[in-house]
Amino acid sequence: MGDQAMRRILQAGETFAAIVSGVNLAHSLDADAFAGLLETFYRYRVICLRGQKLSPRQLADVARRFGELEDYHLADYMIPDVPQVRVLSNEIVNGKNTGAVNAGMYWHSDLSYRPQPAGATLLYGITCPAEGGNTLFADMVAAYAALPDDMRKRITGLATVRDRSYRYSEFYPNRPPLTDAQKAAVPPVTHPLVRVHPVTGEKALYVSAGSCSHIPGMDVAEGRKLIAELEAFATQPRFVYSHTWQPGDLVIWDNCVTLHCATPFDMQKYIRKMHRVQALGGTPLPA
Ligand SMILES: O=C(O)CCC(=O)C(=O)O
Ligand SMILES: [Fe+2]
Repeated sequence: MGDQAMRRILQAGETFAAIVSGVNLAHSLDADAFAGLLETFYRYRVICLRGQKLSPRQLADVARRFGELEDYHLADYMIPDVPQVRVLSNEIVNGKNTGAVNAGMYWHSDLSYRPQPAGATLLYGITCPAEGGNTLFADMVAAYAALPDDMRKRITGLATVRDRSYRYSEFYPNRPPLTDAQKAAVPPVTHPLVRVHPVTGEKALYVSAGSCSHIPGMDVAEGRKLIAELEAFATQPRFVYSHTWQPGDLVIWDNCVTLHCATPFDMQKYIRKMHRVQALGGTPLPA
């Protein structure tokens, strides 16, 4: 229990998020130590473990303890021997991009357009800009709890349709458009607008304007207005933690109960290079 005894937890956001120190993931955690880390993860929803030194394979091994891994469906910028690990980077080598650029610069929850979205995502900072390039996180449990009663009633039992292609070319103008085969591989899915966390039982908003095309049974424009209103509510500063990256940070977030959004930085001046893995969660449970 050496790691356990050493562990220090510092809450980083107003309602959630924590910086955890004293854990070295390069040494595989035993069952008790991992259970302790998992408890901290569920409690804070976003955790950052500083000062990690992880090869892509070690990163995938840690991720596998959070859920099942799969190869990334767009299959670009994967680590050749570890196809579950994807590179995010603006570094150009021999005139070629070495990683995905501008990924996730809108509020979203990973793989929410899939029947079985991501549970945990692990993002590992290798090279981090001296300024900018923060990742924002929104606490969807706190946001749900703070909703006015009439709004909570209004959204009870509602769902949203998630469509990978809905605003893809708007968010990724520099990428080739999704092909018909890619679209067919991820057809739209319907998920509850309020979900219950499978482990903690907490209720959370599960919605974002960039991922939800409409609300079934509601006029499309009216549904989009409600979706935008809920996102704006949930991403108010009081529910948001902004993570400033240091090399060696491993940030792990719970996609069931948080949204996140990458922010810009000066790409001419700085390199930002990260490795990421996502572990699948279950089918979202309606509240
Ligand atoms: O690069 C970031 O800050 C976050 C990108 C993102 O959305 C992700 O890795 O899931
Ligand atoms: Fe993301």
